Amino acid sequence: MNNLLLKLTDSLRNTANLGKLTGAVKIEIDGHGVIVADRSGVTNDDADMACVLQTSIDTFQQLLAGSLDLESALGQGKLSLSGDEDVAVSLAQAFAPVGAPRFSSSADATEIAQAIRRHGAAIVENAAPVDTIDTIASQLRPHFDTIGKEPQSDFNGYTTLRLSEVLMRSRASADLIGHDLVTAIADEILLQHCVNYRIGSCTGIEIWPGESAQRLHQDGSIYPMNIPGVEWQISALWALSDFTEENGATRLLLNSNNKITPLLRVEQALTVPAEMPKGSVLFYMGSTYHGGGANNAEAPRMALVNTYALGWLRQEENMYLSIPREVAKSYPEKIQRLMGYQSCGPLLGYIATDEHIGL
Ligand SMILES: O=C(O)CCC(=O)C(=O)O
Ligand SMILES: [Fe+2]
Repeated sequence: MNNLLLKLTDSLRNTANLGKLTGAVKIEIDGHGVIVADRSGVTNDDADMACVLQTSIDTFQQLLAGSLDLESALGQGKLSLSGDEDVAVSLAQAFAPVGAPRFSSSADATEIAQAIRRHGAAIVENAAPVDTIDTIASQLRPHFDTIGKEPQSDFNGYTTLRLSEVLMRSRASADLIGHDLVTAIADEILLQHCVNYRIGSCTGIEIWPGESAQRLHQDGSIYPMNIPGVEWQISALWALSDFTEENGATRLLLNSNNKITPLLRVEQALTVPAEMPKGSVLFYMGSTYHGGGANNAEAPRMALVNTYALGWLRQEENMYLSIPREVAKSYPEKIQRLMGYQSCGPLLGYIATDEHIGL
């Protein structure tokens, strides 16, 4: 048996979360031999197995390193699968991180963006002062209480309050919407495909006890097509209260972003909760499957989720109509631009009398 195979066998034993496996899987590595793994361990003893993967040494190394995920490898034809798909799905889970990658607020935007690209999501802990968060929560409170039930629906839930027109209801929300780390990360993800981007929507979401888990979905599916490698938008979801699994922390299907073929499985059991303290922000791609969690706690969970979309796309929320012009005018230029008071390039969205703002 060659040394490389032994090394990779060890690496699988030590790095993968084999407890996730629902059965035994045989991995045939071209020209090197086989690795057989199940919940109890890893061997190189060849035997018939219900689930067989066949791949190259390069691809297997990338899977182990986390730089490629199993479903992408399958979609790209770098791996073939026969037999029990459920076991293959559980192996994909064994390679996925146990939770969303986490960073401190001093982390580098490029590094955070890299983690978001790789795993579909990342959390930056304590990215805003608790005072700012409490101010926003108290500015939104009366609106949640008066009109928060209006958007209730099968998708939004019936024990959840929601608000749009956020910049009109909470001046302090601008601190999060225009937060420098958020826009630095949005720059990294979006500016590959546009000269500038805008807010898609800003939504306050308060999940009350008794709410069940929201259907898993991709926020980017408001745009009716996909281009492989292009994200239409990124979401920054702020915890305005502590997020715990029990109180409805957002559920994430890690590694579900940017797939060229449909995922093998999209189900709640495969998701992880974005647990984070108040003032933290969760980033996820427009293509990342996620949903609000079930709230089984005693108190509500509050979030502000802001999306940032390529500048040549229509905005999800019509900011020109939802935020009165006088209110828009009162914000700093960075926020005005994010609201849409700028053109994308010289022509798209231009007005005759002003080069960008029109306010
Ligand atoms: O509230 C949450 O945690 C997520 C909500 C969400 O994803 C949505 O409504 O699109
Ligand atoms: Fe969503």
